[in-house]
Amino acid sequence: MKLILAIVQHQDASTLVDALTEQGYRVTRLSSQGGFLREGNVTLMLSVEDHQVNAVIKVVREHCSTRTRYVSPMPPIAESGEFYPPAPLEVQVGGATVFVLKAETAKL
Ligand code: 2BA
Repeated sequence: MKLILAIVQHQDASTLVDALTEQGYRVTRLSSQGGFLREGNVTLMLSVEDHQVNAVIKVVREHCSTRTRYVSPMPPIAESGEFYPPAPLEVQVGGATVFVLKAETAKL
């Protein structure tokens, strides 16, 4: 058995969960937050047989897009009273960050 953790963007989560469920996978959706952007994202948790891992990753790949986000860095403290707003930082987010772990399933 393997435990798949897939961190995806909110915009992709519902269609991805629908697709996984339609294909017979059991999936748990958790609300999560990225440490860098401090924005909400979604972590999906699936326990699957070893031979299903690649098929799940294929579905994730098909439903998750890369998006560009712009982050405003903190402005430097002006020493002379002049103010130069820092340029926004471009960040590519997604499609998905996926971890595959060995797992044992016990339903109690
Ligand atoms: P965040 O931590 O909010 O990161 C959002 C995006 O910001 C990342 O996209 C990456 O492009 C950029 N980024 C993150 N840390 C950075 C840094 N120290 N310097 C420069 N840019 C940085 P993704 O790589 O697609 O990650 C999307 C979300 O997936 C992350 O949200 C985080 O929640 C999760 N994630 C990514 N890598 C992870 C890892 N190794 N372990 C745990 N969670 C991870």
